[in-house]
Amino acid sequence: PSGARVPALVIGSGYGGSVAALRLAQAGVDVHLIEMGMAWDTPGSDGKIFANTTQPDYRSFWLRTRTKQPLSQFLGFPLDKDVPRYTGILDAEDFAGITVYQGRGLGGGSLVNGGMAVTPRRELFPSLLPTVDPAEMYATYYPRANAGLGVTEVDQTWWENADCYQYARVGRKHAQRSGFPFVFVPNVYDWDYMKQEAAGAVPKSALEGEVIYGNNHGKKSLQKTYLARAAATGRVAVSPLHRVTTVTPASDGGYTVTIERIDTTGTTVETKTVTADRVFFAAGSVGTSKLLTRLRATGALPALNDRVGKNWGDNGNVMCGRANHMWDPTGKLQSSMPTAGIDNWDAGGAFAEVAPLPTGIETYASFYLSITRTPHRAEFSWNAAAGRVDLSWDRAWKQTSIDAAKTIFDKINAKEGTIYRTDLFGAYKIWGDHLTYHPLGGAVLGEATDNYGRLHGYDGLYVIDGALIPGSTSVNPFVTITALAERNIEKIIATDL
Ligand code: FAE
Repeated sequence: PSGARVPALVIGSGYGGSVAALRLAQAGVDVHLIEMGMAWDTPGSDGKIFANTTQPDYRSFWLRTRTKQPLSQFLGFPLDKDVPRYTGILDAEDFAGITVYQGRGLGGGSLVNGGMAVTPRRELFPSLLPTVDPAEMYATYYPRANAGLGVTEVDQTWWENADCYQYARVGRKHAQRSGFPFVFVPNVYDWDYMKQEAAGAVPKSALEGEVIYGNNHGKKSLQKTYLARAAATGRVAVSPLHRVTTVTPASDGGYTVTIERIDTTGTTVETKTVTADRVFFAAGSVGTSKLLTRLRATGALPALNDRVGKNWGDNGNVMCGRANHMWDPTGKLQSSMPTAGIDNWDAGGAFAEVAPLPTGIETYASFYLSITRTPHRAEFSWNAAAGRVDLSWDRAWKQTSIDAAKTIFDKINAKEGTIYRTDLFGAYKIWGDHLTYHPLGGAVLGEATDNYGRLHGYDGLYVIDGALIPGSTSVNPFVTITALAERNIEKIIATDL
């Protein structure tokens, strides 16, 4: 309620926010968790909570009147279509040089992601988070995060014969014939459920291609893990469809937080203020960076330092497809949950997820999301004239990532006698270089904050999400975001409360 005073307010319910809410509540602190997206707990008129990947509808996109699908074309046909404006689950947020895809709703990115739960190779860790002790991360916080998220390995015996992983086996064959290390990666999907899907015993989810607009079954999103445990403490109050707009010091200590309640068209229907002793920014790399950049520039939090908004990266994301020969079909049934990658990080600066292309038809395509080593970092700035936060990303910077990805796929194409697909991103484009799924940084650990996420300039303000990580995790990021949040909240609970 407006006017209330709360000990801890958490902005955003993705990985960082869910860890903060659970651990604070377990430590006896009452938490108010604010999430601008929906609760995603109520079926639509078709009886399902989430829309299918191949049939986006009003539930699929955050406040857009036309879809903006990551794969904009298929076989030369444009895929995007008009939809009613709605607080849907996937935000395709446009900046000048890049579209940043993010999840919206209770659970943040866990609602829309592929569930691929990868711990970076330990020898790479010092280059990712130089001020964090790898020993404690690998002994304590990565294991804690993996356990909390319900991360498990696929049963490889089953995988070897499952129709739905033919695409991954083709990916393995091609990687290995070109001499690249092929690695299995864990996932948060319930593999027993997937086996039952394959056997026709339960409603299908991963085997129905569900992923970027949500999974109706099987995937252990944060709703089923951290957030369920947080709710069970009885100390976490959750407000979906509530958007934090301002945080500023309160006259009697703590912070005054302004929150807009919105309806499903995105219209503000009520504005509330609460006072919080501590505020945890967990709005995601982009959300947290945008908030802090604006609050510093507009005088709400003027003492934030000049590192706020800086050191943002795209985790080197670039996508591509390869056209296989007719004797190498990838299967019309493709599990939407990836299980494997090609690791050419050391030699070529690229780790490629062997990704599904769950179209429901045989495409003869192999599809990959590459995570690459790239030096490019952008910054957020307040555009007073336009009243918005801009990001200085330059589309041309993706060439570094394309070059890194080509160290894998040029070689595979040469070996297999195959070519790149040119029908996935429009106008004969080979590379999906306009987007990222993995925004990272903007309020970096040890720069905008101390070594545990305490924002410089203000006692009681914290960053606890992907904004802390300077632009790269060398693999898919959510396990690292979760592990870092576990590390930081433990310290904060022990010393600040
Ligand atoms: P995030 O999960 O984005 O949560 C932030 C939350 O804050 C969101 O729910 C927002 O709605 C909310 N919010 C923002 N602003 C406000 C505000 N002003 N007031 C109230 N609430 C607000 O942040 N990663 C992997 O590791 N493996 C994968 O397989 C994978 N696949 C992906 C697939 C897709 C399509 C996408 C988009 C991402 C994928 N990712 C994957 C990335 C992963 O989901 C992402 O790194 C994490 O979700 C980021 O976690 P955070 O806690 O930083």
